Amino acid sequence: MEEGPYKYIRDGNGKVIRVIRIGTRKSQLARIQTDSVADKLKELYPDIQLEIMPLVCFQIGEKSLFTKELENALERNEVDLVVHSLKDLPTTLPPGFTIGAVLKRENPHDAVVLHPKNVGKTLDTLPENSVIGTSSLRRAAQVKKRFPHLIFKDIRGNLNTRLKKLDEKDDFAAIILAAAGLKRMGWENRISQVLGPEDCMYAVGQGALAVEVRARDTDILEMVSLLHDPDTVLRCIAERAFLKQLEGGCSVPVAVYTQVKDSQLYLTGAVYSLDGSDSLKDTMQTSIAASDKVNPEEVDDRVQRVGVTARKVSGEAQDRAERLGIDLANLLLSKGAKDILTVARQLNDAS
Ligand code: DPM
Repeated sequence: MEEGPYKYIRDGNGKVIRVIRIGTRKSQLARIQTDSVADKLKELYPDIQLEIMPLVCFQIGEKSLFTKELENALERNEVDLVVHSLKDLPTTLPPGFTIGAVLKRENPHDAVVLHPKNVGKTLDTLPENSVIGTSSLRRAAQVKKRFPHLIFKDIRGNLNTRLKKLDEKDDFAAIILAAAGLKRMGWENRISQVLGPEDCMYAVGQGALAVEVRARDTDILEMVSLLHDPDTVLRCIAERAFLKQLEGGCSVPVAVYTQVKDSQLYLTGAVYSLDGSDSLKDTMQTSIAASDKVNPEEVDDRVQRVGVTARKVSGEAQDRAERLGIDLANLLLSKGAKDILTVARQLNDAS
């Protein structure tokens, strides 16, 4: 067998082939997401050998810990790629890692799941002081602003746990979750209302899956690069650049809404105070018509934009998408976005 850190086996004809190992967390959503990427790889490369490795991840409050466990396994060459929800990945990855693929986005919007006793209602028609479950500052701020008669309380745990808490107790009138996660779990039938951008804009990267790889593993990078969906990558680069420029993390009330129409990329971005009473929102657009021909020989794998490597997507279009996010963030910063976010962060840390 060949030397090196990777795993190889002999196929039926005695030929040595590399085994591609995919790391995943053990939650049902993580397994479903990983399987869907594995299926797409199998479709593109029928001859590859895939192995899915469930990794034990300790989630001790801090969200970044569970992506870190997967990165440790990547770093030690125990796995070759890991699948994440893009929205859980920071805008700057630790050195040595890159997002080698961003798959076509599912419905990026948030959805309302009602307690069975409230079926038929909407956020608008729920009674005064109904309790809505979410731990997302972004969702609470926007929905509070729009529907001031509602009250918000934290709800934690994976999707299975949350639905159970909703259905089996009387603590929540409804909960708000990403439509994409519900759909992947096969719980679309529980969605009573999908929130449009006027009610609640989504989180940066929401609804898109990302494949994280070792930045220098060119074979794997090349292999997964076919999974990129160009429109989704460009939208997500703009969204991530917006968040990065605002110096926002996953725990600040920042929301986005993007569209691609006629080679134009539109980005709406907003920041909110915790109760939504203070906010700044604006929209900018850029052309993403690519005049550069993508020549794989000339593309530098080390080029990363907000943690993403997309060598088969026009570099010029990616640059413009990134610029769009930075420009929109600077526009909001010039209007006082920093103060809104600083206060929100302080109040949230204190609570
Ligand atoms: C992040 C947030 C949440 C997750 C914050 C936000 C929601 C936390 C909560 C960054 N990650 O959205 O404002 O509701 O308390 C998460 C989910 C998915 C990926 C579940 C969900 C599935 C959807 C996707 C948790 N991360 O948001 O309902 O792949 O985009």
